[in-house]
Amino acid sequence: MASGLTGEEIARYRENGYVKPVRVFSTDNAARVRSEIEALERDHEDGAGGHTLGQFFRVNGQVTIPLLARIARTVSVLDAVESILGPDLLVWSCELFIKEAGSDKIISWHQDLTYWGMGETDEEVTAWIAFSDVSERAGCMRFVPGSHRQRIQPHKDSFDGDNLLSRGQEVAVDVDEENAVLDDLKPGEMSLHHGRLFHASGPNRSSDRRIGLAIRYVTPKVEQTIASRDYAMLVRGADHSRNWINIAPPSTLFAPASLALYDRILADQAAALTAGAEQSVGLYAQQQGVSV
Ligand SMILES: O=C(O)CCC(=O)C(=O)O
Repeated sequence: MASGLTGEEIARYRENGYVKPVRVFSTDNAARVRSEIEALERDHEDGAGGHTLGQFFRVNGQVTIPLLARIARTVSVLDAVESILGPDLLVWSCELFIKEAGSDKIISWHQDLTYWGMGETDEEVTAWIAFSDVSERAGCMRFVPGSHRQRIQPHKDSFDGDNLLSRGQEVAVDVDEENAVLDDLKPGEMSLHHGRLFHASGPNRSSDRRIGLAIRYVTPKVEQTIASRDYAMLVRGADHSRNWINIAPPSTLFAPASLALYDRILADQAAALTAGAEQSVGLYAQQQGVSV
C-alpha cells in the first residue's frame, strides 16, 4: 500500500485540487469492508436511538459505527492525508454515498465547504474511498481541475429527491463541465479532494451498487465559525488548538453513550448545516431549532 503521496502527487493536488487514484486497500480487503457494510445493512437496517442505519451512514457514521471509525484511522489513508494536511489530523465526518444499481440518484455541482461553517479553509480534505467499481457508468464523481482556487461561490438549494446532498445544494454560477475529469476508481482506491473543488456525480447505470465512503479530515487549526461548538475525532498527532470537542472512536455498535453523543453533535451542527435553508434539511430535521 502506498505510504504517503509522492512529491509529484502533492504538486498535482495543489495545482488541480484533487489527486487520484491512491491505492489504500488491497482488492481483497476492500471486498471484506464491502461485506461488513452489507452485513450492517442486512442486520441493522432499522438503526438505533430513533435513527435508521441510512441516517448514520449519511452523516457522522464514525460516532456510532466502529467499522467507519476504523476505516478513518487506516494507516495508508492517514499517510496520504498527512502528505496534504500535515501531521495533526482529525475526522469531522464520515459519509457513505451508496447508489443502487440502476439508480437515478445524483450529486449536483457544489463546493463542500459552502455549508459547513469552516470558512474558506485549505486545511480540510475529503478522502473518498471506493468499495465497488466506481466507473463513469456507475456514477463516479467528476471534478473541475483548478476550481478550488476560487472562493466559495453562491449556491442554491433544490431539495430535489434524486439528489443525495442534504439540501440538494448546487453552485449558482457557470461550471466548466467541458473540462471536468472523471474520478473513476477501482475497489480499494481513493481520491483526495479540496473543500472548494467543484464536483458532482451522475446516476448509476451499471448493474452493481456504487459504494464510496467520504471521510472529511481537518487540522486542529480549522474552526467552526457558525455553530457554537463542533466535534472531531483526533486520528493522528496532537490537537493543541482545541477548536474541536475531541471525541473517541466507538468501541461497540450503537452504544447508548455514542447514540446520545450523535444527537448532541447533530443538534449543534444543525446551526451551520441548516443555516439559510427554506425547507427542513432531512438529515438534521429532528435537530433543527433544538439546542442541547
Ligand atoms: O459520492 C458522490 O458522488 C459525491 C460525494 C461528495 O460530494 C463528496 O464526497 O464531497
